[in-house]
Amino acid sequence: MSVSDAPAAVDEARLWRRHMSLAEIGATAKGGVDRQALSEEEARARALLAEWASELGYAVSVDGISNLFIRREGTDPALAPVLTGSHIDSQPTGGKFDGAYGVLAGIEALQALDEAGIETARPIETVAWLNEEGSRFAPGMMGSEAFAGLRPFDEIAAVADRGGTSVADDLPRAFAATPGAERRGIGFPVAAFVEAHIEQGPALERAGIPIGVVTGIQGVRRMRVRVTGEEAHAGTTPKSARRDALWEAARMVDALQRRIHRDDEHRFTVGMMEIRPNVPSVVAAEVLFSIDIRHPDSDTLARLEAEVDGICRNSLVACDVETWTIAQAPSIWFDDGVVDTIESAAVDLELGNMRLFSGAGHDARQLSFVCPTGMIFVPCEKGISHNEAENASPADLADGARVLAETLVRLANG
Ligand code: HGY
Ligand code: MN
Ligand code: MN
Repeated sequence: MSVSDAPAAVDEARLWRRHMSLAEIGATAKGGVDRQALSEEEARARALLAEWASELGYAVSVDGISNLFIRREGTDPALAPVLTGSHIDSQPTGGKFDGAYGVLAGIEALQALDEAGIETARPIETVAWLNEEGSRFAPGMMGSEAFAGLRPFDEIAAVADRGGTSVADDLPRAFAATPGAERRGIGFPVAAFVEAHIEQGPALERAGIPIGVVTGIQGVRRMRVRVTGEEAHAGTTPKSARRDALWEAARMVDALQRRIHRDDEHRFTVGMMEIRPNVPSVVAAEVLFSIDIRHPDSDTLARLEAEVDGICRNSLVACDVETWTIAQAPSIWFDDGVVDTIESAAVDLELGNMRLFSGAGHDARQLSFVCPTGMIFVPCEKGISHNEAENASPADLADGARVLAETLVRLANG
């Protein structure tokens, strides 16, 4: 199939410059970004995106959960738009490309369509979804979940960070960042959604292939465990009288790792642990820790989740424990039509490509429940991500944007 003029108009240097400009916002000393949801840094990022969008003549809007939309009009504005995009919030020690790439590739694709003089029947909108990462407000993917009607706004708005600030408290900061943006309701009909993202794994780089045609996203269980013991004096309290929440939490983490992290296909992570009172001479009274379990088979994931409580209880000595799930999601597979469109765009552009399943979670998961959805991956250096050393090449980012531009033309005129 012939290729439109859009991919040729993708400008590698311009796309890279925008990445470096965005990465200055929340930049960390080690070369990453700390741009967490609804923070001052994220607000500045929103303002920068809105500035670029306005310079390009695109309409900017925000919905009630502060998802940010950049719209390129179609010849028939009444048609449901094709959406693309990702997220601009980051992990506290995040990289320059996780999320940002999908938003900037989306803007680059819109601009390439302009420069190629291409009209599309459907409008195309690039979106920055609120709080994909869930590092400050857990669990993540709040913006895309609200948009897809999968989680009520009030429940999301009430979620607070460790300091007690809620999403509702900080939403005004997001709205104030783009004062010229039109306000719209949460959720509207969408013809299709395509998200470009770095792979966050090593498969493409190892295979020497520039384009990943993503077939789906593995399931996840996000859980919490609270171990309750009792403060006691470190010097005077004998072991037999202690209810040491930190020691018993450590026993649980070790037992969970040994029982659940069985092989490379099972992914088990304890990434967050809060200790109270967290001082050297007091036996810990309470420990709260996170559990993140991933597996491609949904039944296996459900079985692993069900084992957690028993493993924790069997590790108890003198404390109490409670376990609960804060988010659960089965593995999902993307729409064949969108996957095929992405693959054929890569083939027609003579770019090496391979199908792969996503180990990382993405907003595309939530959109897949409301419209035909797919993803495009590009390699990242050594597969490193959720790490300040995250890196990608200008050429790979541009190749992904070329496939995205062609895919958007085909979907918006299809
Ligand atoms: O956790 C995830 O998979 C996503 O990158 N936040
Ligand atoms: Mn991401
Ligand atoms: Mn991420």
